[in-house]
Amino acid sequence: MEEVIPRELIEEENADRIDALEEEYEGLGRSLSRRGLRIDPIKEKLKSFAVAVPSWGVGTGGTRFARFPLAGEPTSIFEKLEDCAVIQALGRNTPTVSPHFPWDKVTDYAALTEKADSLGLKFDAVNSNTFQDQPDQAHSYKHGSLTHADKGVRAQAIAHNLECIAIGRKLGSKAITVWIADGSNFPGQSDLTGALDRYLESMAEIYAALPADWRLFIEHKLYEPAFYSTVISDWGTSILCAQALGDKAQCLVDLGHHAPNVNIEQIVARLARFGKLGGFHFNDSKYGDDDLDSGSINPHQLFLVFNELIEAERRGGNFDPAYMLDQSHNVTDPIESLINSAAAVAAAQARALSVDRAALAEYQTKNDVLMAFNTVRRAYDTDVSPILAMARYELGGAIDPIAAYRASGWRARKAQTRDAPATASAGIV
Ligand code: RM4
Ligand code: MN
Ligand code: MN
Repeated sequence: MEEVIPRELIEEENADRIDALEEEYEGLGRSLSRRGLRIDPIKEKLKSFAVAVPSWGVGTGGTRFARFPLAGEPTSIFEKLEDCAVIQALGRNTPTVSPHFPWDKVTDYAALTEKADSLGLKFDAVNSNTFQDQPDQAHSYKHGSLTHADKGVRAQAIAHNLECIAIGRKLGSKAITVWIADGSNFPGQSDLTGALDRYLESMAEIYAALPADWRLFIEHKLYEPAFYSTVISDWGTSILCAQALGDKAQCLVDLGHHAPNVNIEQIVARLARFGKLGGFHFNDSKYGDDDLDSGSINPHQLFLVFNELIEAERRGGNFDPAYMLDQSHNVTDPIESLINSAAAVAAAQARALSVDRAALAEYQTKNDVLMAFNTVRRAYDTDVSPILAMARYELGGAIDPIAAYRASGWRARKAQTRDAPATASAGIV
């Protein structure tokens, strides 16, 4: 195994912090037990919780206006994997990487798998890209891809998705996420129904190429880059398409892809109820964006999403969501943001696990509104950080992963050896 962060460094860092952590963990354990909850099962559940890192998230992102590269950031998928390994070494809840093609295209996938193996990483869902033109392409996606009026363009977009599945098979992926930018900027520009018909026809071909144990995730997005209409704009369109395609098609919820103030946790509950909750792209947003760090703006929403996930899991059925991050880091070191974000997602789960479900069910049945609310809010108010830190520590990670990362000097070292990143270009958002 390639050791990206020396074991001794993590141990040294932890040695200074373990006594305080044990005290805090015990204190929290006592407080939870007074509420009838046991801390250890929550910690054990967290130890098996994982969220995938997006390969595109470890490079610095940008806006339509500019990108400010970071010295030492990765410029190839091999380097990106190393940064993902750093995140995993310290945080211990991100053992997989979700790749994006053609951004992560290489000539030798055996070498790529070997690199991932040597770093202790596996690949998660593959993502296709028909929202940008590529140099060697016959057709342009300017006016759409899977829904384009021209059959030739659609065929090219379908072929790209089939290629992504073929690459994913080599990498050990079990799902493909399809997000398309197709839509229109002017009323009248697009035949709203015709575009959806063409989408279903194209997706049926992609669906037909799925290996038996694969899933197809349909990712909706309210708007951007199309600003008048987007073909797959919402969860309603998404679930209708997933139902039309078949059992292996499910919906992917990117938290930043909804109208402001939409009740995302209710959307999650609906999708789960119909066996169509495929997975998540976690991020946060304040306005219409989809790229801020998970839990940085609205941790309460993230908690309420996990509250519904726990309810859905208890109900059973077709429930196996894929958890992935999808963020863009413009002003922070992406490794630090991704460590923090994976922890924020895990914290939301830990809080949701500390809801007293029996009490909640009773208050709901008796219409005791205030106590039902207080039961949920009490869990949200719990500082679960000792549970997260203890889970990380027991898995071999760092009690304080950001401090350990800074102590490692990783980025400064990489700035000496890695190629300089591109400067002028605008970043992908
Ligand atoms: C989109 C969407 C997709 C991601 C691209 C880069 O907004 O979130 O998941 O692949 O951005
Ligand atoms: Mn996304
Ligand atoms: Mn997005």
